[in-house]
Amino acid sequence: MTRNDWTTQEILEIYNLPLLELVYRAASVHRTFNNTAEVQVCTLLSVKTGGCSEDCAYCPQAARYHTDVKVHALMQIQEVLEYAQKAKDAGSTRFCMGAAWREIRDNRDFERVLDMVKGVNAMGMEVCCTLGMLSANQAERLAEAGLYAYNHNLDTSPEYYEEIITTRTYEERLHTIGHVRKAGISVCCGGIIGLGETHEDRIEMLKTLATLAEHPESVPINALVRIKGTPLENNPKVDIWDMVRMIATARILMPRSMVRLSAGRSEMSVSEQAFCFMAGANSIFAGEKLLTTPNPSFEEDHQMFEVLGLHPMEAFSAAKNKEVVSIA
Ligand code: SAM
Ligand code: DTB
Ligand code: SF4
Repeated sequence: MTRNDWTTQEILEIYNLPLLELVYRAASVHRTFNNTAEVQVCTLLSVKTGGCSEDCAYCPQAARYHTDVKVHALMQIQEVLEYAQKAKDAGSTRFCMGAAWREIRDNRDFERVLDMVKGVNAMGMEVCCTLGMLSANQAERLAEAGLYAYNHNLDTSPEYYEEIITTRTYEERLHTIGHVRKAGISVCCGGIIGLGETHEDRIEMLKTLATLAEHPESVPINALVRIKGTPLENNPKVDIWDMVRMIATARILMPRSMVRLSAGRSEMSVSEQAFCFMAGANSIFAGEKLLTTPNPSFEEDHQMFEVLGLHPMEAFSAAKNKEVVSIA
C-alpha cells in the first residue's frame, strides 16, 4: 500500500506535474488514506533557547550569528507544564519541546527533560521533543519516560547539506533517526525549502525520506523564516507554489504520514494555507511562537479552521487509524 522504493525519476515526474494536476492527485491520495477534515495541532515550546554551538545557516539560535534571540537556560518543569496545559485548553493534542542543543548530554538537564516528558504525557497529550542528536540509550530513556515522537530534520538533500551545516553530518542525522525508530518512538522528520537549494535537491530530500525502511510518521515541510544576522537573511521569500508542490509530492510519496505545514505560516494568507491543506497537509504548529519566531495565534487558527471546515485531530488518533488499517 505504501512504497519505499521511489526513484528520482518517478519523484521528478510527480513534482513537475502541472500544478493543478499535482494538487488534484495529492488530494485524491489524501482522501483515500486519511480523514481530510482533521488537522493535527501541535504546539511548540522552546524549553532551552539560543547559544547553540552549531552553524546551521538558517538558525536564529546558533551562537555564532548575531541575531535578536535572547539566550535562555533550560526552563523549570512547572512552567513548561503550565504552557502545555494552556496548549491543551486551546485544542492542541501534541506538545513539542525544543532545545537549542547540538546533542543530548547525559546530565541533569536531560533528567529534567525526562521529567517534563513524564508530566506532559500524564496530561494525555502526545509528547514530542526536538533536542538534537541522541544515542540509542538516550532514545530508550525518552521512550520509557513516555515520549511519543521525536523531531529531527534532514533539512535538505545529502548533496546540498554541507552548504548549510558543517558541524555535523547527514550520516549523523540518519543515525539519530535510526535510534529513535529503534526505540519505538514515532519519527518526525522533514526539511526546509528556501535555503538556496535547487528543485533537484528538494526531490533528493523527499527521496531520502520516502525510501527510509519506514516512512516518518510525520513530515514537517518548513519554509525558511529569514532571520536577520544569519547567512540566509537575504534569501528570497519562498514562493507559495513551491510550498504547495513540496507538500503535494510528499503526500503522494508518503500517503499515510502526517505532512506538516510548518514554519512560514505567518507570512501566508488563509487562502494560501487552504491550498496547502488541499494538497495534503494535515498538521500544523500552533501557538503565538514557533520556537523563536512569530506564528499565527490560536484565535487566528481557530477562525481559519471554521472557514475551511477543519477540526483538530484527537490525541493518538494517527496511531489508532494505523491499527485499524493494519487489522483490516
Ligand atoms: N537543535 C535541535 C536540532 O537542530 O535538531 C532542535 C531544534 S531545531 C531549531 C529544529 C528544526 O527547526 C531545524 O532542524 C530546522 O529544520 C527548523 N528551523 C530552524 N530554524 C528555522 C528557520 N529559520 N526557518 C525554518 N525552519 C527552521
Ligand atoms: C520543525 O520542522 N519546525 C519547527 C520544529 N520542527 C521544531 C521549528 C521551526 C523553527 C522556526 C524558527 C524559529 O521559530 O526559531
Ligand atoms: Fe542549534 Fe538546532 Fe539551530 Fe542547528 S538548528 S543551530 S542544532 S538549535
